[in-house]
Amino acid sequence: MSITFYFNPMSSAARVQLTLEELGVPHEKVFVDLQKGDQKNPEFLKLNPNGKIPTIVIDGQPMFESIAIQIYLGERYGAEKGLWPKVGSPEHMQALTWLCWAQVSLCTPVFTYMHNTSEQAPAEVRNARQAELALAEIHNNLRILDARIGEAGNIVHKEWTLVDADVSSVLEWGLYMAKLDTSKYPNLNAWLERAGKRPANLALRAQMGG
Ligand SMILES: N[C@@H](CCC(=O)N[C@@H](CS)C(=O)NCC(=O)O)C(=O)O
Repeated sequence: MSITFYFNPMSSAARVQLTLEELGVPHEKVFVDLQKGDQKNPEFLKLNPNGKIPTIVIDGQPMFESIAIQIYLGERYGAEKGLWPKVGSPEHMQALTWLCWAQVSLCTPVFTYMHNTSEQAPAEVRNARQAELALAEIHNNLRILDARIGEAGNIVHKEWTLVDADVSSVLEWGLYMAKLDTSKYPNLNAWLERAGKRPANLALRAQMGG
């Protein structure tokens, strides 16, 4: 098995980096300097024509899109480590459901909210009504996630899975960037605390310099 992971710690590649840490599978890391435009080099574009990270090459085969990579890694390496449900099981259905839900339904309004409130965006492209609608949708999603964790123990079932690792890392980032108040979601807060104590999370933070 050979894995080459193209990444930059300050990007959506961090979620795949966390998955690789959770799995503990050996891999080579290649830093992609986004400022310098490494991602648009012809050699890199052969791996990912979008010129984006995360990109991964597994046994000579390139893959891109973080969700696709997460699912592949989970199915190939996660089941034997108890971090991914058996393919075809009811838990597997839940894993795919919540992984995609977080990427699509949860992240979309977080991005909309950030774009419409960020001081870095020009005032003329910010829209207060869009921000208000996105915030309501985010809170609806946080309420749904809080209830799910309360019922299941973690997202898929009572054991920690790669879905918990992935969704908590995305949410941690979103909550930080959008400065959202989560005080109404006790299950979610306890789960985020568990996420922060995972050895994989601590290892990743150490690699990022704290
Ligand atoms: N939908 C893609 C998004 C990938 C993406 O937008 N990556 C950004 C970093 S967060 C990137 O490589 N940007 C460099 C560029 O667009 O030149 C995924 O989830 O993998």
